[in-house]
Amino acid sequence: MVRFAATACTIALAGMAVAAPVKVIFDTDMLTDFDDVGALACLHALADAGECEILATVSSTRGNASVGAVEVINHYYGRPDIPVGAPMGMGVVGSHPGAKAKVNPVSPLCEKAGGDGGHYKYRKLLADYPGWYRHADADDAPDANEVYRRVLAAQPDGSVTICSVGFLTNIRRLLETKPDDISPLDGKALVAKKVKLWVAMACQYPAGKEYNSMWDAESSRIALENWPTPIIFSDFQYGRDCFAGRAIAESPADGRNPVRDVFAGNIPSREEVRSDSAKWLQRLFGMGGRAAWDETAVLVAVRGTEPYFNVERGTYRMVGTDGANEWAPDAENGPHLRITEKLSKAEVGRIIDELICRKK
Ligand SMILES: [Ca+2]
Repeated sequence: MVRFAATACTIALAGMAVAAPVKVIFDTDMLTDFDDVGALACLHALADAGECEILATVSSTRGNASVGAVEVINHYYGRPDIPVGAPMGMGVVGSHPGAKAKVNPVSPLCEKAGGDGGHYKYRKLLADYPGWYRHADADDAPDANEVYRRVLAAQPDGSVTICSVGFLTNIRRLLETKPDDISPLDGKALVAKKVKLWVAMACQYPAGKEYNSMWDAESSRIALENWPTPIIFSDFQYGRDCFAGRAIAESPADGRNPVRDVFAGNIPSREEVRSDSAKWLQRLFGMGGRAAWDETAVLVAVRGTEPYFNVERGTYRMVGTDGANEWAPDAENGPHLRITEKLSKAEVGRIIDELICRKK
């Protein structure tokens, strides 16, 4: 298809040093796992290098510390005023995908294994960096719909890349927005006019249930079926054995650095990984660190697929109602691309680590 041939060309060009900064909206869950932190660190490092411009950083979860955690990292990189937002009225709420209640932002910080579960790391970030954030409770942040619409309406046509590394709740809600005083276009028309590419860390090849696409499965289905621009997936299968983050975790402390704090506090030691007889840790961590699902999506969003990744064309779609997805290969007309290994994953991990470790 001509449209996709042109897109592939644009993506390849985006990797060249002469390319204009890529305009990026970053959409993260910042909920339990912490490759989101590495991804946002990479995005800021690439912005510092003039490779991208960060238009907004929104959370796809609510009723927790996700927005505040994003703001702490934005503050660290000297961009405290980047617009933030969170979904209202639907999607994942609280400290984990199955939670029934929101996180009380003024409750005492629990022990790591306590009631905060995997969200502890983000509440700890807020406790450790007072004054670095505006929204302790994501529910107090602006509606992500308004943030998306204002940012998109203000940008040149066909200029914005959306990089989602969490649930697809905001994407679905955006598509369903109506014309308003921000734009006479409805959500789908606004996206079609302003967005050139959506890069999504979501779905599992060749079929299965993947965290980002399964926990708000209805939103994932609506988003994937109705999105009007090309989509490139960094799926579960790619990132699961592409590791990054140990470099920053093992780097010497050098002033305040929330990115280092999160990686140092959550990556098990090399010895712990080696000696885990149950192999549980080895499914989640490598000598390189944590699976770099979200960081690979940022790399694709800003630098394109070349020279790092091969791509396969097809369609990712949700099947049934329990969060399952499947990939249907279609080399000629598939509307989606999924990245596959080209450069070794170890080398991709080193490129990501170099970005995460860049000093302010
Ligand atoms: Ca994520």
